[in-house]
Amino acid sequence: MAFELPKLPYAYNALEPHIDAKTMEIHHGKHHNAYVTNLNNAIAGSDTEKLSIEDICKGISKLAPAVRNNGGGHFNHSLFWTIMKPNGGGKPSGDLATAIDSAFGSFEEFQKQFANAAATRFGSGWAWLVVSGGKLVVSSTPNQDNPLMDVAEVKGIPILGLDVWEHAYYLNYQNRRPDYVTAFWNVINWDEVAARFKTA
Ligand code: MN3
Repeated sequence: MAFELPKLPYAYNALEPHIDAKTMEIHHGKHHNAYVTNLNNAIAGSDTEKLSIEDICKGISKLAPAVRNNGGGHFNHSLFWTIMKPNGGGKPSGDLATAIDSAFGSFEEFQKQFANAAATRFGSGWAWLVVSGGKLVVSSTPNQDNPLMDVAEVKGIPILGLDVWEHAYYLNYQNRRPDYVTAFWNVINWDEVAARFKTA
């Protein structure tokens, strides 16, 4: 069963003005679509075809670079679309809010650490909020790596991720990555992040 590009759960323009429609259209329809196509091509006819995308990531050190890049790309973007929504933002509540306070001291301190991870990831990559060893941590990965991968510096289950590749923001923000990171807080779907936290 080949992997498929998931449908975006909202319209391309739904995250404006924080993330513009053209960026979303190219990001989902071209970039993510290419990761799916290239992943399917890279695993065609091999045993890897029988694995879930999560299991592919967990054993990535034994697989080809094309699977790492495109499998990571497919997992990361599939998560990314769901943890955003129109009229999102605000703060988490319930168990997730409690866990963030207990891990970072406050929501604001978590935001500071996450924004710093996003800003200081050199070149292309992702910033993450990860359930790692039973607690919440902030990390970042290069390229299309993610915390599920056995090669990741911080291993665990990602519940929030921010794409800091230039293709994710350059049309609207050019070189101003910090402005894009600031805008991201307005589109986070905390209900989805909380649901992922619950099952992590
Ligand atoms: Mn991307």
